[in-house]
Amino acid sequence: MVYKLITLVVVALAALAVAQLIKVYEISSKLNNKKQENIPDKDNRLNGFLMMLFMIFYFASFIYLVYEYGWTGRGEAASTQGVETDWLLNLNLIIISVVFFLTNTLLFVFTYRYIRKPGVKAYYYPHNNKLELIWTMVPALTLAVIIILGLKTWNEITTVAEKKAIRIELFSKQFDWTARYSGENNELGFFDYKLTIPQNELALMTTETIDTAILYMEHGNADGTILGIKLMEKQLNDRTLMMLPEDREKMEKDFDRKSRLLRLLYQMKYRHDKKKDSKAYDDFIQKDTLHLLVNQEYEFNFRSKDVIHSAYFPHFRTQINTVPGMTTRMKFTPNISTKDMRKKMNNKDFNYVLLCNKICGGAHYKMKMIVKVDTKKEYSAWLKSKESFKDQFMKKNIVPTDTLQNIPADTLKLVMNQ
Ligand SMILES: [Cu+2]
Repeated sequence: MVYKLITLVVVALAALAVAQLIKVYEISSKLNNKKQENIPDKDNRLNGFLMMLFMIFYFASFIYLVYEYGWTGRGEAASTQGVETDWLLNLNLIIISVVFFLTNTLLFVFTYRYIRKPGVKAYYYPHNNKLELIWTMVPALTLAVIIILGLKTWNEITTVAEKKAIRIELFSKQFDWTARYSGENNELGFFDYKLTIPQNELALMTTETIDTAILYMEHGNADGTILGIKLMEKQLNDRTLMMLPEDREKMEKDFDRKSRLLRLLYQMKYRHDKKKDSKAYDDFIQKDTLHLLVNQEYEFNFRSKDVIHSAYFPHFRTQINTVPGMTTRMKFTPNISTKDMRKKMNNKDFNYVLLCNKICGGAHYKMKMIVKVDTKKEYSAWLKSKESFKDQFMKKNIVPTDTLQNIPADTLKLVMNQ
């Protein structure tokens, strides 16, 4: 802190000193009867020379960086779409490099070549239609090529994948990723945010999850962290109960919100088509590590629970925003297994990753999921260890015992389902 303050003071004082020196120089020039615009030829030549020196240093550092960190610094692409994206990025880099060297050479060489010389007057050349046309059309055409090629690739990556592609949903929230695989039928089950409860984090929609959500809304949970509206209603109407005005106001608000949600949940229950349940039953949920099968096409559907995140797979060269309230989509085919990549890189600890590439809050920096590209054998071994959403939910779906007596028997039967 003290160091920072001292540095700031030193910088401020230095700026002040420079300003004073300039003032002294100006006054002394006035005394010597020198005009500001009369710059000696010696100074002009020195500045021209320094410009050339700067250009050489500038180009040399560019070439050094490319030499030191590789042409792009990205390493090998590990998906078929990534190879195409790299081709596009390389094309862009070539165009940019050519323009970079050309324009900067012109800029610095001209300032060196055309320094002011005594007795030489600048050539007056105000306009040339042909030149105007060239430097309008060439960039416009180049940009058109880049944009058309980019759009083509973008559309290929974001359109619906073919039937044989495996569907996975990636659910983002502050600050982690959860994957939901579409299971045997390769169809992702429906979801609705109103069904979010601790046992159903992804808010999947089935007959059981709707019933449980209603139960929670009405009766709360066992440890009292979720307060049911039945109990709230009782407390709000109890005149003998002492409650602070602000607590009462808070509870009334919560009661209103929950009643509204409950009404919507009942609507959902009556409209729900049981046939849709099977889509969600066989889905299965995976945290921490995303397992993919090598040379298999994948379609990823992205959701966000809270704020905008960005799903970034650097090695597969894909990135897309995850937006609350909508589903975004993207696909790719990983074509190098983790095993092979480790061999190639000579690094036995290497792992592909999925990162969040949008500053989404305090712990954004650790919002990451390991991606493992498996061989067929590894993949089927892992698949065997997975439990379907139905089995998992039924196991976790324990009705809070201390609220049992408040729950009507028919509702209880629906939820327990055993
Ligand atoms: Cu994030």
